[in-house]
Amino acid sequence: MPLPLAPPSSTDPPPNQHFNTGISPNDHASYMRLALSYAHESPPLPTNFRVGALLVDSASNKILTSGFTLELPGNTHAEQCCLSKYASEHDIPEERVGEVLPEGAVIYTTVEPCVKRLSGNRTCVERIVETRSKGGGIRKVYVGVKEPETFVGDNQGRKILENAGVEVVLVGGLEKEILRVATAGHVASS
Ligand code: HJL
Ligand code: ZN
Repeated sequence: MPLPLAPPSSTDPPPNQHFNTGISPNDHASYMRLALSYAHESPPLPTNFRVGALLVDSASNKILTSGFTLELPGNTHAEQCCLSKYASEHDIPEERVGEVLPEGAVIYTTVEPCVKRLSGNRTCVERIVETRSKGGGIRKVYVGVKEPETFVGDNQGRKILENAGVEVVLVGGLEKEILRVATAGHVASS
């Protein structure tokens, strides 16, 4: 299957599940670029960032799900959408998604997972850590940029993830584009 550099248009089927993109297993920049293409699908708003994410099985080099900010109904984050969609596919609640994730499960996200939300909703760091409650779960998170301080100040989630055994890897090179897309709906400060 050719590499889908852009997410499918709205007339296409929903983003493929369990597809092999042709991206080499260690080509993290290409996975991040693909995650960024999903961020473009998110509506530009002043109240959050437009983030794209992928849940990937690093062992089989397959994409399990994709997600972007506000993809699912409600105030949903990109990483949350990935986990929630994968859980739905397995007919279990998102809280139990860790039980059905393959051993090599990793997340690519254009902006680092949130550790505080202005809405008070459960954070993506909590959701990721929860996948590890029975062993296994998400082992690695590849991050395109640190979260800008716009909404909640300095994001200290990395330590929480690492303490839970989740490696956090910064994938450089796309920062400018990721931030441009993430903040497209924000009012420009002069
Ligand atoms: C990440 C997302 C997303 C954010 N971060 N990693 N993925 N929207 O999909 C983080 C930002 C929160 C604000 C507002 N954004 O989203 O800190 O309304 O969006 O709960 O704190 O909180 P709500
Ligand atoms: Zn989040």
